[in-house]
Amino acid sequence: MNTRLSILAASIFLMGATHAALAADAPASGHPGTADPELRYKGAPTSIKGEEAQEVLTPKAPPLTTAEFARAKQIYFERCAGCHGVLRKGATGKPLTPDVTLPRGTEYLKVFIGFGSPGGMPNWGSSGILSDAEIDIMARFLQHEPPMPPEYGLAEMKATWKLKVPPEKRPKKKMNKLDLENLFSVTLRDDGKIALIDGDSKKIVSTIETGYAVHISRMSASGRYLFVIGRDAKIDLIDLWMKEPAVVAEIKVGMEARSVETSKYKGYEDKYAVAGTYWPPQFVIMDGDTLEPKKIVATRGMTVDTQEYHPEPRVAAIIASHEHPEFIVNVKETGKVLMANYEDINNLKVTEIEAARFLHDGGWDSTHRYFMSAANASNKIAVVDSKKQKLTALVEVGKIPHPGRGANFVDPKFGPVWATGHLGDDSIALIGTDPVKHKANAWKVVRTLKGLGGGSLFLKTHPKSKNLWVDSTLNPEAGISQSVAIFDIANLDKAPEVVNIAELAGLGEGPKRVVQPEYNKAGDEVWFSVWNGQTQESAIVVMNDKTRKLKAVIKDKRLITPTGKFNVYNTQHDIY
Ligand code: DHE
Repeated sequence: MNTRLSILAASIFLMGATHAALAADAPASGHPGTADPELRYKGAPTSIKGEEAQEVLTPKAPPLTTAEFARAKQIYFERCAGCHGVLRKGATGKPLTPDVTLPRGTEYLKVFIGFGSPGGMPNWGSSGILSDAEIDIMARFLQHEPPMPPEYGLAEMKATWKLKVPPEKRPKKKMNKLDLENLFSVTLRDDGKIALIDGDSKKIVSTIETGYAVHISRMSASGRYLFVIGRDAKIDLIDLWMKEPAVVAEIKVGMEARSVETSKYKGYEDKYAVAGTYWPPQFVIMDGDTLEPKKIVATRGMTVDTQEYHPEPRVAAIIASHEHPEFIVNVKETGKVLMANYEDINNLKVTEIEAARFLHDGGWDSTHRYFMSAANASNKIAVVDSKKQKLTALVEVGKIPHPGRGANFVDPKFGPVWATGHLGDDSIALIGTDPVKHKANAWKVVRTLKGLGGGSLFLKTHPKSKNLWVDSTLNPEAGISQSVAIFDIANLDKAPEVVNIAELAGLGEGPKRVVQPEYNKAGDEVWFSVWNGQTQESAIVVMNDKTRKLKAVIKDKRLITPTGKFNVYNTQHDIY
């Protein structure tokens, strides 16, 4: 990882750790509404470099020197863009464009930046993260037109595209003895790597350099290739058949990204790969075998509700249809789901489905026909029928749903359901997903469970399991953010068992949080990351799903800030 990025990555955790330390004994004015975990989650930095963004002076705004402008841009992209958007149009955070900021003026903005707000704006001043001078610069900077980062087209993508091992030079058969179906790809978030861990021995097979602030892994339909994407929009294509699994192609598809997928429709398996970017707002269809960029599609356009133009609609989750040769692309700020048909990418057909604003993550229902997608800041789940290519329902749920891919199981009373936890409250919503045999329950919340507290990011079950495991990663209370709730699917009226996973890891100090359950292929183990500071020891805790007792703890100095874990077989077959 290059120095700048590791400084940046270190500053994320430094910021977090400092913030955690400060927050722990923060003065009374300590941030009223955003705990450190949430600050680090929602405010993760963009990888846009300040110097790349073009400055626009606004005559009515208070003057800034060139050096002050440069500093303000760096602070904004590193700390604010994640919530307010690169162009400050607003996202989970409010719009900060001059029509809003100029009337409020410098003094008001200084107080707001310094002390935050109960609505979730962190207290950048009283938490000690920004100095008074930096806050003054930011308050003046926000009254100017937002600097525009550069666009990123085919030339820029091709300039970063590396075909390290052409397909014809790759092995014709698996050259290692790995049990690939029970291999895990583990995000080492702030180390810019993934770890490949053997599910049986629990040993790290290898770590592989990927993009900065690596985010998620997805599997090819064949189960041979791993697609890993970093927040810096770098994609690594990893061939798991090589003697030592290795990167065979890489490309940077923009300046900020979160999602990657391959084509899964019969006859088109892995023919194409697709990645969506936060900046620029677009997605790109690539050759599935080589990552050669083929077709870039901009997502700028009108919002679903007020039909006003949005200059920065970011691409969130992408899922590959099994019903049509299509990628299903969530566009966050416009609230539209785009079904891009890849049969003829030079005459690309896109079905634009009106859902709800702030689409984020999501996953399939148990039949892999309906895409259940969180429109998180709208407190809704959009149900998209991949067969009829239409919106089936918008389901009102709790505050800020965050399902990851969600969890599918059969509720003893209501039949097949898909579940989501929430960032904004402690509820877990179970939505009926069987419009044939349980018509009355379909596409509505049939049951609400009570989790440990707000701040849940992920939950999971497995077809062979009787349990639903739910994390509360971003809960401000350490005891809760280090524990998970385990519900008995056969008896959902019973309160969940609570297990402090972090305690089982036996780690030292640090802002440890437990994140994301992931099953092994057999469905009898549940893996959790105990996500600590970058310079502290983290671990992976493996629980026995049947007994709900500790089975193993994976510790290794290479396990730096482990977060997402992706079992090859379960990811390839969308089992959750
Ligand atoms: Fe993620 C999935 C966006 C912060 C861990 N994350 C996703 C997806 C999106 C997204 C759009 C769905 C991808 C898909 O299915 O195609 N994540 C974002 C953000 O915008 C956000 C809030 C802040 C940011 O700037 O990145 C964010 N995410 C985080 C984290 O801080 C997490 C907890 C730790 C980390 O590694 O960064 C995190 N996100 C994950 C994981 C998944 C994910 C583990 C995949 C879940 C799955 O089961 O597939």
